[in-house]
Amino acid sequence: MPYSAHIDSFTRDNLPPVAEQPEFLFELPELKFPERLNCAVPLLDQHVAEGRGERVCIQAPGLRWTYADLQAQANRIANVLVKDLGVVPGNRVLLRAPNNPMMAACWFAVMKVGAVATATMPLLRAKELKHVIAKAKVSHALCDLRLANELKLAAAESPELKHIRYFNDSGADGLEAAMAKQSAAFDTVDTARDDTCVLAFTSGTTGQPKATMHFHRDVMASCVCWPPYVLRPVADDIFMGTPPLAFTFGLGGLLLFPLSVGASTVLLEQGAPQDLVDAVLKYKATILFTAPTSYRAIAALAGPLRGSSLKKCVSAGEALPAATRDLWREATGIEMIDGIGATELMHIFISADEAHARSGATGTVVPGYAACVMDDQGKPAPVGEVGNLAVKGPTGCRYLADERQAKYVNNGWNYTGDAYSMDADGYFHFHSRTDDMIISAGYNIAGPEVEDALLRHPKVAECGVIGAADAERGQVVKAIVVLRPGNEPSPETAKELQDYVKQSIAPYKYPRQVEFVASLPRTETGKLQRFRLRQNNQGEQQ
Ligand code: 3UK
Repeated sequence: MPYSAHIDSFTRDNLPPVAEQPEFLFELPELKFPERLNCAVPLLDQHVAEGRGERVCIQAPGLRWTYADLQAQANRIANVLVKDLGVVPGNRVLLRAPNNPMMAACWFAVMKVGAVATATMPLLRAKELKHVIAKAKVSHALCDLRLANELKLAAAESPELKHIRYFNDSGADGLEAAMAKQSAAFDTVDTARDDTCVLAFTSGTTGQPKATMHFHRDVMASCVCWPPYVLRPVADDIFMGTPPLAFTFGLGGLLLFPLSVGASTVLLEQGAPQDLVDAVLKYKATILFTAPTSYRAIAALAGPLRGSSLKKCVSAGEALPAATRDLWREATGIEMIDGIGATELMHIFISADEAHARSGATGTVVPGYAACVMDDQGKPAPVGEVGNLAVKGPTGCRYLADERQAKYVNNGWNYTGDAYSMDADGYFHFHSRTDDMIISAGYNIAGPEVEDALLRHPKVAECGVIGAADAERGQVVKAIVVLRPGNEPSPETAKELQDYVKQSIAPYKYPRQVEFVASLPRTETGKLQRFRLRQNNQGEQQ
């Protein structure tokens, strides 16, 4: 039996069969991890042990924690988990909070005790939380008091969830009161590099959410591939952004990556455009992480960011339209760093830094990973041809007891479900999600290309392009458009947009139908919910 620190073997018992797991690559020297590894050691304990304890680690409104502060908080919580709540290595601990310092301290506490962090999106309702608890067999939860209601409802119907502590709570039963009785010292559990430490639920748009399993070594792999080769952060960087810590995009960008280089992070509970601009200026942030739509919304307010502390802007979560890249560069002078990542792969695997960015391309494969566009037979597609994106590297898909494993992983490759092409320079170009490709009168049309064309029209704030059922053509291209303030929906505006698209891309791709709406349905991670656009056929058609 290989070494494991887990006493509760649930995650190990529910790994996908070896034959269904992807191939893992560990060629880079920095990926040769020791057999025993707890990611809290390199990310947190080591900074303190090596004399960096007094450096700033986390800031938030009214709060500033050094590395030593975060370690002391995490240690106290670890002691509460073990001594008061009986957590043993391998147990799943649900975490639920907006992005704030206590959420980060709880995450590290879970790592330190050798348990499995199961972070949940703040907006999840009781029904969804119940599914997470049942699927992951969650025994313990640490939750921000302000998000208690839905968890209480879920807990009432979840017999396996036995212990909950609320934080950011001044009451006698709160986590802080329990922490005050505990020591600020804790011996981090010596986990195996392949002990699961994160159960990340996918932000999938359809079907029951899947839980992806990540080991301590996966957490560290995400820190040694994309960040040093593409983002290249330094210890003086100040990270900031909007993705929730429950989303691996946010976990990496706002917690793991800054700590991996001894830098600091600013955790904000609110990510509205003006709040974010103000916060960048107030905290002198140097690196920003958010989704393409958020950059688009901030661009109009972003003037003050030109020449400010802000140097690097990372976009992920969905395709970055070239129109948005241009808009952001015009507003701030900053060339964005686009990157495609996935919950199944932990973080970004194709990207380009600001010097190598090319409009309309996501970038090249990140060192440590291999990527290939495959045809429908699973063979590499010729250069320039659209096919299915396949990836492998040090991280990869392991769904917890889920038959969809066989769909994501094939022949050792992770299939992300994206239609991509690769050009002669090795740049990967996103076309659409494979399920979202529009087929109209025999033509394959990628909605995002039509969206990019529409986004360049001055009257368009946001848009989504889908295939609408059509008796004659199978599907027709349909644009759902949010106009910028001051523009009224009208048949004339629809015509104007249609003509505009016809002039900028192949005319057969123009939207035969245009619908105006006040807002578009999005997930908490900034993704357009195209399936909802396809379902809703209300609104005024022009
Ligand atoms: C899409 C992109 C084009 C793509 C994520 C960075 O988004 C993340 O994870 P999810 O599991 O979704 C994965 C899917 O989202 N996507 C993400 N980024 C891009 N498409 N260009 C992009 N830059 O369909 C992918 O398959 O929610 C992103 C880091 C960690 C993540 N978990």
